[in-house]
Amino acid sequence: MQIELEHISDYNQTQLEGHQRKLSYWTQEVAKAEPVIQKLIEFQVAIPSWALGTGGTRFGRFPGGGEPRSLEEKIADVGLLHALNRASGAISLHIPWDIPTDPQAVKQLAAQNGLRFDAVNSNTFQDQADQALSYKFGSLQHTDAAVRQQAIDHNIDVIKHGVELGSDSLTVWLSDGSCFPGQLNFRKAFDRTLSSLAEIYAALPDDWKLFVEYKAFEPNFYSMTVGDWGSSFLFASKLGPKAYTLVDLGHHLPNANIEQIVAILLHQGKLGGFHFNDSKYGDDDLTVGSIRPYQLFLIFTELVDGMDARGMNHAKDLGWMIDASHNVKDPLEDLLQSVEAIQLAYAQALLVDREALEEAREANDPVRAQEILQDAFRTDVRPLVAEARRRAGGSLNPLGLYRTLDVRQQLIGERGAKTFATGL
Ligand SMILES: [Mn+2]
Repeated sequence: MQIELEHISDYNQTQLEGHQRKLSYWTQEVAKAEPVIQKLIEFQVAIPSWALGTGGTRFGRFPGGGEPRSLEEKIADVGLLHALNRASGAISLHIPWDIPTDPQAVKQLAAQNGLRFDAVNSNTFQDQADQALSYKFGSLQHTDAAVRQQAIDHNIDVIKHGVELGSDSLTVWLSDGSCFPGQLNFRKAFDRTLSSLAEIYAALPDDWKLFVEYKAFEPNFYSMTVGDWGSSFLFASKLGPKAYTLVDLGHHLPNANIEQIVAILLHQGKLGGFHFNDSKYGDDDLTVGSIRPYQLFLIFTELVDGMDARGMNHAKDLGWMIDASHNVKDPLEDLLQSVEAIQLAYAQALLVDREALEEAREANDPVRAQEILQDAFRTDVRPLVAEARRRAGGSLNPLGLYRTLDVRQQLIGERGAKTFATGL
C-alpha cells in the first residue's frame, strides 16, 4: 500500500486547530523555535531492514501478520514510515538477509520512496545454509585462518553490495568471544580480530567509513572480543582514520554512563554511528525512550555539544539508526514511536542553554546546572516536532494516521497473515 499525499493533508486538516493552539506558545519564542524546527526537518534516522518484522526471543515469536516477505516489501515499509514522519529517509541492510538481486531496481525503488541506503551490515554471528565453515567459535578472531578468511571475504562482499546501492559505510558487529574462562587467549583473539579487520578496512572505498560496534555480552557470556567502547576505540584507532566506534545504547553493562562515553568518543573524533533502542536490564531492544527518556536526553545533549564543538553537521556527520526488536508491538508503530522519541530528545537537547550551563560548571554550581538541563528536558517540544513533520510534508500525528488508515490490516490483506520477515 501507499500513503497518498491527500491522506496526509486531509488528516492534518482535522488536527490543525489543536496543533496551532499548542504551537502558539512557541510564537513568543520564535527565535528559539525556528532553528530547532529547521534542524528537525533535516534530521533523518535510518531504519534497519531487520526491524520490520516481529522480533522474538529464544522462547518464542508471535508474528502479527503482514510482515514484509522480500527486500522490496521492506523498502515499501520504510517508505510508509517516511511518508508519515518524513524523518525515516534511509534504510540499513543486513547481508545476507537482504542481498539485492537487481541492485539498480532496488536503488530505484528506494529513491521512489525517498530513501537512501545507510550503513550495510555484515553477519558472522550465525551460519548460513550454504556456508563452508562454521562461526561457532568466532569469525574474525577464529583460531583457524580459513574461517577468518571466510568472514573477511563476506565483509568485503557486503561492501560490494553497499557500493552498488550507494551506501557509504559498513557496520561490523562481532559476536566473537568466549563462554567460559580459559576458552580463549584474549591477546591472540585481539590480534587475530585486528588483522582480519585490517583486511576489511583495506577493501573500503576512499569515501567509506567502517563502524566497529561493541557489545558487553550475548551471545558469548564470559568475554566479548569487542566488548566495550574501549576495545572498539582501540580497534578503530589502530585501523585508521576511516574506522570509528559505533555506540548501540543496549550494548553496555547495566548503568553505564553512556553520555560520558559518547562525549569522549566525539571529543577524540572517533564516534561514527549510533544505534538507538532502550532497555531496562540488558540488550532489551525496546522502543527508544520507553524506559529511560532522561538518559536519552542527556546523551543527545552530549551529542549536540560534542558535534558543535567539532563543527559537525548533526544530520550528516554521524550515522543515526534504530536497532530494536518488537516482540509485542506492531513493528511499524514501534518504529514511529522510536523516531519520535529521538526527535523529542534531539529538540530538547537543542534547547539547552549552553552558555549558562558552562557558567554553572565553571562556578561549581551543580544545582544551577541541573536546573538548566531539566528546564530543557521538561519543555514540551512535541508541537515543534509535529510542526517540523508538517512542513516536511508528513503527518502531524503519524501514529494517529497509521491507525486511521488501518495500515496493518491493509498489509495483512496484501501479504497475508502468516508472512515471515527475516531479522532478529
Ligand atoms: Mn546494534
